[in-house]
Amino acid sequence: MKRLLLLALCVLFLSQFSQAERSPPNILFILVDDMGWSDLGCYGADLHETPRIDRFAAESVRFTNAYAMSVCSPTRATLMTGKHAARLHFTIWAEGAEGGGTKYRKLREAPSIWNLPHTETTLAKHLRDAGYLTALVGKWHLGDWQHYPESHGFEINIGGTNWGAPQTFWWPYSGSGRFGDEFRYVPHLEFGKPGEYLTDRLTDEAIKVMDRSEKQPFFIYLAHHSVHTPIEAKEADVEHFDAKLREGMNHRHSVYAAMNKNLDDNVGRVLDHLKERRLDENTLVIFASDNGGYIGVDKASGRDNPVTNNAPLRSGKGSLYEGGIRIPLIIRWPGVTKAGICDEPVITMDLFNTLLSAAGLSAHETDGLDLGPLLKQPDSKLKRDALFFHYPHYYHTTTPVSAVRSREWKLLEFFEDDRLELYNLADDAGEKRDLARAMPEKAKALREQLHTWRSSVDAALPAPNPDFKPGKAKNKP
Ligand SMILES: [Ca+2]
Repeated sequence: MKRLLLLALCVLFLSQFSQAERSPPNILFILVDDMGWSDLGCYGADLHETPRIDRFAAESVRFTNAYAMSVCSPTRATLMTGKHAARLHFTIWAEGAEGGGTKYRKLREAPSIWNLPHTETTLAKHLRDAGYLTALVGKWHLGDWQHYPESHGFEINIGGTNWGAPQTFWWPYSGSGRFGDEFRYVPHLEFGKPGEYLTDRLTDEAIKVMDRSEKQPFFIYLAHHSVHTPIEAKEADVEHFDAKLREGMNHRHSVYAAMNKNLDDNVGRVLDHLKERRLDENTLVIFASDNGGYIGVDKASGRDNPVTNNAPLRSGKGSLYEGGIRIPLIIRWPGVTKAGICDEPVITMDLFNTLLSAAGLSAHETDGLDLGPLLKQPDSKLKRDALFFHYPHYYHTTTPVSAVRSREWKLLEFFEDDRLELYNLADDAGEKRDLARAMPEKAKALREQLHTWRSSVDAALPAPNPDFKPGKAKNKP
């Protein structure tokens, strides 16, 4: 008995020792664009098929209450800096940052930057300085050429520009003016061939970077353009989903479903490569989306129904209802993560300190926390009372708005008329029953909490639009 006890103690000691002596993990951060919370099989999709990501999720911590900003660039800025988009004054994507007001809008939008300042020390800079090979493969969308990934700590940049979407997902990925007659292209993807699809190619490029890193740990930020517009997919996959489509399904867009399937194939391919190279045991893999699913129509798809549906959540990209900000988030770090479901509310800037900590670096004073405790014990809690959101802009799903989520309570404050909406997410995740009138004290307390936070980060606010013509208001959610 004593011998057994001694043996057990030795095993425990050795496992602790090997943990402490582990070399810093490789980091593969797969960020997808505009994927909705319920677009994956493991999050409840019906038409879509994502078996590889679902299997990966089963080996990982899968977050059910993970949040991002409601549009692209602000979320990407939070990932790189750990700071809230409102604190950075980076609250809209580049192309939208110069929007201002029109006579049909009651408010002038708040000013927003669109170049990530070089005064920020990005996650990539920290990791590069710690000895990582750092690579951005795919979408950047954090500024003009002087603010490209190379200037923010990435040694390799394949595809990153100031543009938020490619002209097309088909090689040569450049086109003839879909985005306001602008000629867009995806750099460093020369020597492709007709029929080549962007998500396949970006996966190939990420694999090449992995193979190049040899003994150096890598940080690969594989930021796929998929499943953002233009909604384009392989014909055979589209036919498969056309045949599968049934009345009553939440998801009804076969081309989008096909795009998700291709993405799933590619996530599987990159995970297979990690395993083949025997890198999987020491690679922390994150899969996340940058905002909620897009619920507009995309003409490039040739279909006239909305791209996706974030049901059971309300609304989509742009909005601060749950469908606009709640995202899929899955993290696997063999030897550290305990596979399971985590219901604790988390937000994209948490990943900054989480990854610094994983690399053995000290945490920084930011707007995010280290999710390490949740990775080890998915049912544990963070010491945080509330998450905040600020989108002082228009989109087809919203007017300018701020929001706070404090445990099960969610308050939205709309700037056009100072209207408050209050929801209890515990029994109303779809935000159908506004309790603001029924519970004025609760609404008031949350509004005060929201205002205190906005002041603390010096959030930029929208202003009255002197050119506004009443009766022509657009952008009603
Ligand atoms: Ca996006």
